[in-house]
Amino acid sequence: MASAARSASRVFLRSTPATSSFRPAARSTRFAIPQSLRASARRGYSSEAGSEKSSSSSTGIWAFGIAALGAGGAYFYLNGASPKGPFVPTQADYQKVYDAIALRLQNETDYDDGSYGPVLVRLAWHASGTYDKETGTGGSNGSTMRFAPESDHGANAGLKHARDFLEPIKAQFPWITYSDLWTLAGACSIQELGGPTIPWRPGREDKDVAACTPDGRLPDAAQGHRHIRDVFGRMGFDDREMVALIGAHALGRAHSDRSGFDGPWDFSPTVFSNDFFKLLVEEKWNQKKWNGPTQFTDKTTSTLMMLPTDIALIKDKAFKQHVDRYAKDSDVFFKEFSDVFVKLIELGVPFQVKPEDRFVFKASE
Ligand code: DDH
Repeated sequence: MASAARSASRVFLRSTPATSSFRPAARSTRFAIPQSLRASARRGYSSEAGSEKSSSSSTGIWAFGIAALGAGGAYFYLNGASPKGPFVPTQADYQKVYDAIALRLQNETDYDDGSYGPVLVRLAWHASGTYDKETGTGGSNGSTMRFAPESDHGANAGLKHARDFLEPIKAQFPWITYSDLWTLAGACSIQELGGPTIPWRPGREDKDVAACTPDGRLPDAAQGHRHIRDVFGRMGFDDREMVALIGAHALGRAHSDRSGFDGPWDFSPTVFSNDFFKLLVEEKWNQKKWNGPTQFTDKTTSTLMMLPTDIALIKDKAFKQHVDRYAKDSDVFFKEFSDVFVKLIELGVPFQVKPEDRFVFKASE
């Protein structure tokens, strides 16, 4: 069944006459889909969530925490402990964090195409995509992008917007680590933008500046298929997973003052969809004539863009078969994307919570 968000985007696209099956839209908050439409858009692919069993005890803990604050017990609360022992957040507590991020996404629409969602997804990916399976270094466990030099790595340009967006959430829930918060925000954004359910589990710990990863671990958009396989192979992904992950380029845009590239990949950059793959196979992509890095633009409207690494996905036969599969069947893409994004944000994390106990967050109404 098609998601309401994607139907909404199609209705929107159909309303604009054009010769291609993909139609342009002006860059503005017009890209944004009303929350009421997005809300009913989500589909779950994973089995039921981790348990809510402990939610009543969690309410008790929270009630106690608030009472303690009132009684001058702020020390215990702020330090994640109560006189009865350490504060142990439950699924219900993480759902509160999810809800706060979702609410902030709904309220802060005066940014880019109307949503911080895409840049939050990119933050979760860049925090995780530094993982090296040989040395076990990097990955989302540590949130070392808080510090220079990692925050200044060229690939991370612009991600300060995402980190700053999450600061009030961290202030509201001081017990959550940045590493858990950033990945939870990525999962939340994908769900809130009409994408698949992203089961999530806590357990990441923040590390200090000494754990910053060296520059060069994240992919360089100017390269081709060999580079993609080198970078994602280092993290432990196969061809199918690499293609699925890059399908996140259905969201957001490139910014000339960040990466040097410019423009969105599709006409609804605030809606998670398989349009990136559809456009890759259905459009003709010409090299853009401009005074900037090599990128490609669609023949029909010249308003969209593809990076050299995106075009590598249709030039390489093994990658292309997955592009075709995802272009044809968005349900397959949603399912495989969910699985591989969960794997991405868990690379190198020593979890206590078992995979079968991952939380499935309820998306906003
Ligand atoms: Fe990406 N990405 N990405 N990307 N990405 C950019 C933006 C966004 C590459 C390069 C760029 C993934 C893989 C790759 C998102 C998610 C993901 C930009 C533009 C460049 C350049 C940045 C800017 O100017 O602001 C390259 C190269 C690869 C590769 O793998 C070969 C993956 C795996 C994901 C993911 O989330 C799983 C998102 C979302 C954005 C839009 C950000 C925004 O601000 O909007």
